[in-house]
Amino acid sequence: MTATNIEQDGADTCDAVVVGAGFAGLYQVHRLHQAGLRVRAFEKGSDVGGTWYWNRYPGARCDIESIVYSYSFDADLQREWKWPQRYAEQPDILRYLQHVAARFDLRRHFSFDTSVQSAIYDEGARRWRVRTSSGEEISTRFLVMATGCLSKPLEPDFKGLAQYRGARYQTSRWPHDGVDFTGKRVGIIGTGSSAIQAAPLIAQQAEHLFVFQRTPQFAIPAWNRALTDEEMRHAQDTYDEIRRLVRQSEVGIAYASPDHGAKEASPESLRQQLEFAWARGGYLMLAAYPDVVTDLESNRLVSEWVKEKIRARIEDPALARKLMPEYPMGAKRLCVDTNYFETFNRDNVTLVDLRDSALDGFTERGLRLANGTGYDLDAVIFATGFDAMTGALLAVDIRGRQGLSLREKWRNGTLNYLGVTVSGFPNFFMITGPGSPSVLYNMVASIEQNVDFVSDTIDYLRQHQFASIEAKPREERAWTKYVDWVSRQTIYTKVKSWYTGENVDGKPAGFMPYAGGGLTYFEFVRQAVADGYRGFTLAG
Ligand code: NA7
Repeated sequence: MTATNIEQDGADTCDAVVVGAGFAGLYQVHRLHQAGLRVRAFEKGSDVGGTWYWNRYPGARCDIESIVYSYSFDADLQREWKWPQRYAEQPDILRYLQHVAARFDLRRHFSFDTSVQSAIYDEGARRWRVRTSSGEEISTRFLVMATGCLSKPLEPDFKGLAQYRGARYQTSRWPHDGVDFTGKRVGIIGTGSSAIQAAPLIAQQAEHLFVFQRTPQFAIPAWNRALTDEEMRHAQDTYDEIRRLVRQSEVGIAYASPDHGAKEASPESLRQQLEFAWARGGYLMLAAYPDVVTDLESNRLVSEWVKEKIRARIEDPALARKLMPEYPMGAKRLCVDTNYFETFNRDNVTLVDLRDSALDGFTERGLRLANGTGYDLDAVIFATGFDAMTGALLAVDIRGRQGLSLREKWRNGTLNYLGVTVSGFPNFFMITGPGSPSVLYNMVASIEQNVDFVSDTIDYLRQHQFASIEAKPREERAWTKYVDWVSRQTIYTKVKSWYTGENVDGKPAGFMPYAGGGLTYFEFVRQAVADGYRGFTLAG
């Protein structure tokens, strides 16, 4: 089928289709439009925001400081925008993304309330044929999936749920006009980042909150607070330096770790450094030493120290024991909290430890455990997580050469090259896909790097009149093997988590992000480009 045929059979033609209107989709559309491409973009939500459009539960906020959890691509944008708090709340992040969309006039490229259902590669035409939920068909040369790493929620699948008569909520699909829990007996299932952010605020409102915990989690205080005008002005004036520090860091935050490991430190200097990291708070704890995620002994030293701090936050020692994590800190995504552990000191909060008795299912009035204990609940909140990294990609029926689907290609694991491309899928790009640092790095900085790579690559193809780019199978296998090997040198593979896909029944297990550090990854990408797109086939 030729491009002309496609036009004749009614499909709209464009140069690039971008899926998603979060941080990634907005910047990608901006870059491609600026380069003169005709772009069509699709978003399931009714407006821009991506994960920040959907995740509106009480307490939702970023876990990387806002000064750096923001775009760096436009000097005026970063000089003018004011973040009200150290860690912005969801409404402020959404307001920021709405501002970006308006400032760069991006909404006109998007069809909202529209999901992409399938994308089929036509080898003869060398174009992707994209079909949407509104029945539209688009023929495009390039396809960019900017669908996010944590955007496909796991649907609650509990025995007897249909008979439950109370209200149900999901943190990742929160009602836009909020929920009033005053006077209600509320249950929250899960103790990941979402529940850890939401529980302290819901506890202040509800008559009683029951927290159903399957795995205790590490959480580090955010020490969140308002940013003063002076702090914000200073950041605006020194953004170049801040971004430089971010780019020099393996995790994408403006902070330099000591040059030695935790286990090499004397007890006194270890204590001082950990007190310092604790006082800064949040995700930084994982960067307190460069080997916290790579050396089990160093990790143990830091984990034990953090556990002491957690213990001190909980009044009842028996309760503290139940809330104590039992895995290396950071192996499951480190949570950043405000009053999470203190919440259990309240009279109206009960921890239900599902390790004592598993959740059996729902009754008409609430929840029941395997040991027969029942909990009558007016409302249940599912904070049970996502089909991370691949869920949103595989929600679209993507088929490359010879009709091979991405789902089939990834049956035994996420084969990819540099986390951005897949062999057999020409001119197909993923922003923060499996195999890229993504969730182990500052997401916004990670997104910007991937979008810049994709945009520069498309420019290169056009300038040199190549029709398509595609990863070579051999390089793809080598990269995927290397990503797996790197993950085995870390603590991340010591526990089941959404990083490994093991939080989803039937999903192939395998650590998905690249754990070798952002700096190292960017250098791999830079070298591949400098070597004339080493590892890729560029077709004329
Ligand atoms: P997470 O981090 O995947 O947390 C999900 C939580 O739900 C976790 O505590 C799970 O326990 C628990 N869970 C999942 N299924 C069940 C069932 N069936 N029964 C009991 N408990 C269950 O998702 P979040 O939304 O909190 O955070 C995701 C990321 O978003 C986060 O890391 C930030 O980066 C932002 P488990 O640990 O599997 O035993």
